[in-house]
Amino acid sequence: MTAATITTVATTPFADQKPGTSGLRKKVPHFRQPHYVENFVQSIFDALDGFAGADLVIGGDGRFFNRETIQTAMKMAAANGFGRAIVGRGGILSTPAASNLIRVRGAFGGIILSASHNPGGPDGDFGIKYNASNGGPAPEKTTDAIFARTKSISDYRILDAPDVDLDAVGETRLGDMVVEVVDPVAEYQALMEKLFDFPRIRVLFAGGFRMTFDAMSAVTGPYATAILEGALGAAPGTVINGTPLPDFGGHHPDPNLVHAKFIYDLAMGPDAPDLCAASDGDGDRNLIIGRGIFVTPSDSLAALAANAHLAPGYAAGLKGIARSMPTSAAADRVAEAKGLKAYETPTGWKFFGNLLDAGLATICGEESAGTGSDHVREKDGLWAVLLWLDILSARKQSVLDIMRDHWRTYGRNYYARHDYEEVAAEGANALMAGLRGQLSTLPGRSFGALTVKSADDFSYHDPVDGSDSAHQGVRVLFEDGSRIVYRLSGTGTAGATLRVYIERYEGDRLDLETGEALKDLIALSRELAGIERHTGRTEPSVIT
Ligand code: VG1
Ligand code: CO
Repeated sequence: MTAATITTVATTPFADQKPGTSGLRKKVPHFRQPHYVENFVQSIFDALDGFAGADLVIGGDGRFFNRETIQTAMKMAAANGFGRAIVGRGGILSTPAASNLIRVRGAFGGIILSASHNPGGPDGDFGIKYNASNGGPAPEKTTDAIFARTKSISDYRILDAPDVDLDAVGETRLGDMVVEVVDPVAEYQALMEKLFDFPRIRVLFAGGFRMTFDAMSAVTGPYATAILEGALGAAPGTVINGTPLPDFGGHHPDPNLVHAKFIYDLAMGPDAPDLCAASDGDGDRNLIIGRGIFVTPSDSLAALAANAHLAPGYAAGLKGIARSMPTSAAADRVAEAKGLKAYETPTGWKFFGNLLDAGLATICGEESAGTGSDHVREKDGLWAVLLWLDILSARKQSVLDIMRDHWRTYGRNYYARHDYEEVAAEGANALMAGLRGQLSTLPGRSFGALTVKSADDFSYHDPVDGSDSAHQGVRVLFEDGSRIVYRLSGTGTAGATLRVYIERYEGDRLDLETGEALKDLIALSRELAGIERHTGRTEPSVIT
């Protein structure tokens, strides 16, 4: 029992604590300013009601500043009246595992410390986000209330107590609050065993199926090692970079073709494994590369939706399929063919929560390498890999054959995202304003073979709670079904990042090279928005 007193500390507001696409993200030195973390955490608690004596899940992706922030958050939770903090050992919880823990433990909510795919370390990025009792990211109504509170906060409450040992599983106390340190993997693994046919996947591996999973020195390492190499019998060494490091070994833990180039090259090389996969900093993204084929996240969503019934957890079929607006329409084609409802939401997982809670959708996905289902309320990197493995073991075909078959059935949505990272915010804002100003003039205009059918600034009406979210990205839609979408990132921490999403559908020409298939649209994407004029860039920094 720790003797402890509650201290009330006077503070003044910070003007920049507005949560973005996925919580508050800033550089570590910014978070380390006196009171910065405390102000935000207290604002979260002040925006919530009715948690006296309740449970709070706390965990993070293990990046630099994770442990310190967990101690602060626990002491503040105790001082604010929570009854129990459930914390992953070592402060570790992947984002989907945290979501699951909130749900299985019936917790009031959770605090997840992560900047996801952004780099870590003393000068890297850090982040804090709040998840509600359904296990999902707080909806906009809550993040708006948190932000409002950050602007008027005048004090916070914290327990004056020594740090808790985060490395020993078991219970201790912080004042009146119980601190329960749990194995971060156990509950998550139990859930995966319910959803997927582990014995069948074990047979696949026993038959010589080879896989490389790059955990990118981030949070998924312990999960992937326990499940793939442990429970499923994949060869030792299947998981690479499997130890979470505070600076991710100096890399961006972003599973795309730039930062996970190693496994891409492996998958395209002479001795390629059957499957290469990777996950991001906090374990909610996935990258899928079969031998000789990179599966775009939008195609992966569509293929998983088309085949999910092969996994025991989804044998009853899907209730609906949801995708974020910039994600390609490949999943819509699957929904249409199967007579399922398709939903199009703004970017960010928080918009899927209501659809999942209401039983309107079973599978959701984003073009940014995020796929998930109603098993939790976050996207889930390892889950997507396991669903692929389950499908591969059921169909006994290669990833390449499954994708070729998919395109023959549904047609192919050629797709690319061009990111112009860390451009000056002024130029980026002017570019978006310029696009918005042109919207009414675009319909009917032709650019080469492309004629604009409609153009708008996407807004979403939530069918469950009736809330509206406007200005979610500029869409230019063409007569032939092609699209160009523009939006500014809401997760970056330096300058602005312009994302341009380019898509074109082909019914029968299924083997084009993506850059070639999208050539005219790519040129037009630059011209329409005046990208060079506004940003000084002639080429994107990352193409995915
Ligand atoms: C990006 C992605 C978005 C994703 C978000 C959080 O947001 O585009 O699809 O939901 O990151 O993912 P933005 O606003 O930068 O485009 V993660 O893995 O950071 O939790
Ligand atoms: Co992430």
